[in-house]
Amino acid sequence: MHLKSQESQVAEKSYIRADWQGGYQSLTQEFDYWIDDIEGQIPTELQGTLFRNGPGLLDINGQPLHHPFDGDGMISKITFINGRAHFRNRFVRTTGYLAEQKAGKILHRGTFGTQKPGGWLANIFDFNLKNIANTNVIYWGGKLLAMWEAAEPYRLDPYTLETLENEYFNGALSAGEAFAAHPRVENNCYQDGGAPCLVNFSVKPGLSTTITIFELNLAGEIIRRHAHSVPGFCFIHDFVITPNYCIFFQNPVTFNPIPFALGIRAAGECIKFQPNQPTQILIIPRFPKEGQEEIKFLETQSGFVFHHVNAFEVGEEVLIDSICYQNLPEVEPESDFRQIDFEASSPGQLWRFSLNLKDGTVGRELIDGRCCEFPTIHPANVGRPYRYLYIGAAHAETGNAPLQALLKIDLESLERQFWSAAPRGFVGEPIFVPRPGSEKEDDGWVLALVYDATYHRSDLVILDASDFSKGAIARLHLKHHIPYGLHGSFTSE
Ligand code: 3ON
Ligand code: FE
Repeated sequence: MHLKSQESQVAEKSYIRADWQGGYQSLTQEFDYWIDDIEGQIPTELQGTLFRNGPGLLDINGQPLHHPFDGDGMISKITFINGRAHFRNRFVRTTGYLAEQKAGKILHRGTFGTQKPGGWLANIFDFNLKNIANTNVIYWGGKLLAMWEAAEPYRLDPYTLETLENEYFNGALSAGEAFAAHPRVENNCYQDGGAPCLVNFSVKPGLSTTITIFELNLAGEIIRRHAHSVPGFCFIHDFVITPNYCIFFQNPVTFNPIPFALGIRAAGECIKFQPNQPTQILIIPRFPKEGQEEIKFLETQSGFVFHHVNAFEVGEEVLIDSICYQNLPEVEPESDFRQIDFEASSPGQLWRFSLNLKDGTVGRELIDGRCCEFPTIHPANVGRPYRYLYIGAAHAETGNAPLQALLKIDLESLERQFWSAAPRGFVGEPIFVPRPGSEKEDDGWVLALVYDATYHRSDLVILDASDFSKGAIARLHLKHHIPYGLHGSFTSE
């Protein structure tokens, strides 16, 4: 009887672990081909290039990395031309990648637990972090940039994906200076007469932390830059903008550098979540006026946010939609990320925070309790009121599990649309691409890579954003898998 109920519990799971693990194998090859194995039809109006970044290697010549976030950045690109699609992938030739591939072994400490072989003695007092350029890729100002939040971006050739050099924006960034991996593009910046503007930031953590904000024009030049000091340590991965503000969530964490310095733990393993401390919300004016306070600090409940969806201003209020975890599990030195117990940690859930700038109060409301990550919206609505979001989600409504589905939420009606690749498919970050000339906010497509364990390969899936119930309108079968990635972007140029 007892066994039976256990069995049916297992059967209820939407995936098996071995399938999920298949997406965490390294891809060592670099490809360049026209995709000829396609189900359905690529819309001919879909023209442009989807760029993706993520760890391509989960081991160095057989030596396993401790955490996927330590994997070398690999860029994939899928170009859509007249209903056809071309694939190419290349590793970012970072200094660290070149050195390690040449040596055939791990030469650098990773931020999330990968250590040089040889125990603590081999790692003690080594504060060098390898810039792995693995988190995001954007095309801006005529440049293709591979980004990682703790160092400068790498510039690549947008056609061949060849690595060119580090990007310093005409000397506005200095060597080794951080440039986050989560830029926000405002379509219509009032300060710039309605021109688009890219806003990004950097975090220099310490006992007090410096947050620098960068605004870039369409030519890719840094036109505004201002730095702010924030008390305490910050681990900030993402932010949101509105026409007037940059907003950061300072998650309640502490950092103990001693085990890192002694070579016992990696930097990321020295971060401890503080469940009894509030989250600080930092509101920084983008265009500071004389006499205006530099930063406004508000507070909300303890929680951990990696990613925000969007933010917008309504009178004296700012509304922010974010994926919030009840806590941040510690990265443990002796663990294997492929064996992670999903049920033991809390899922990311979608919340709406409302900040009252006048009286300083913060409200919050759960929009969706389903485990989700990697939101995307119509690019014209960044920092503006918006109605629709699309996000990777677990197949099951409750619990913590790998992303296997795509969820669309209508924030006005709270209606949902759902498309699932379970049991053997695992999805990555979706990207919304508007149909050229469209006016309706959800007139366009949602593109996502799906790892298909049945064939150990990945598919690029295209959904009609206005109607998920049609299923995939096209499914492009790649000739190989792409390890689970992080972020990417679409450019119609
Ligand atoms: O010592 C400090 C602490 C620290 C951790 C300073 C620091 C800046 C060097 C630092 C570095 C942080 C870095 C390099 C963070 C990089 C993060 C990264 C590559 C990815 C984050 C991904 C987040 C999420 C939520 C991924 C979700 C993935 C899935 C749902 C599965 O596919
Ligand atoms: Fe991210």
